[in-house]
Amino acid sequence: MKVTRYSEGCGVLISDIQLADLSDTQLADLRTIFAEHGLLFFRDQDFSPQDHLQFAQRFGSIVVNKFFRATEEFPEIAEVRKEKDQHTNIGGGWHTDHSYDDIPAMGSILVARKLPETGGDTQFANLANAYDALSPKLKSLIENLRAVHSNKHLYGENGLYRMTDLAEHLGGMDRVGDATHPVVIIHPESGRKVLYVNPGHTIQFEGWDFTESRNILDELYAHVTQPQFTCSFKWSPGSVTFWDNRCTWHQANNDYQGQARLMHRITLAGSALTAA
Ligand SMILES: O=C(O)CCC(=O)C(=O)O
Ligand SMILES: [Fe+2]
Repeated sequence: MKVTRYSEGCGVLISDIQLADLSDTQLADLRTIFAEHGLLFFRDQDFSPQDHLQFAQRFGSIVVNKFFRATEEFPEIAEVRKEKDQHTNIGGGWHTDHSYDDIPAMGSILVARKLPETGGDTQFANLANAYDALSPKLKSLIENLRAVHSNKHLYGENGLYRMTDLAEHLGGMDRVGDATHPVVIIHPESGRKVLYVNPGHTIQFEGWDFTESRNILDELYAHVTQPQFTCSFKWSPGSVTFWDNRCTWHQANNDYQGQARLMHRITLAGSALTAA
């Protein structure tokens, strides 16, 4: 197994490995690399939906997304689908998966199934590095805060996605809800401090005035999206990405109108988050 940096501060590319055929030693190595980097890219994988499921089950336990359609074959595999004539995509803005749950998802394993000829990259951000580089003033301001995370504004009645042509592909309007989490968490495996707010799901700091909290959140978001903390992954057939939702953000570029794209996602369950 070979590990190379994907960009200056975000992601590693793992080569000389087939996820469908991992030895126990390779799996243990992968766990260590995942804990350290939180964002793994793989190419040229021979990885059927069955292989995807088996790898996920070996790595952790699966949680099913409440809103996306699943594949017919496997209820554990969510389809991240955009049809040729559809305009809105899933995950088109910066977010981390399931932060609206009391116990948010640990990780997500995304597999390319049908790719557009051009575009459709996924961008990622490293929230542990971004936290480290915050000014001491911002660090102390957010130190003991908690934030409210929700999905109502996206998937609920009159939610953003319900107003788009994505609506017919989504279920679970009645499963919306929110949760609060510490703004700075300790990553359970790496022990690093991580900024745990995201533009997609974080509503505001708990107990704060909405506008005041918006101003600080916007400042934090502008910091995270700087090039030194982000990277863009160009998919090719056989590509797989595996990210840690506790220390990364991602967003899917929607720059391939008129072309279809289909990805398969399995989400892995996490544990309750601990304040730094
Ligand atoms: O389609 C993508 O590249 C990512 C979509 C997304 O947000 C997800 O699968 O969690
Ligand atoms: Fe996502």
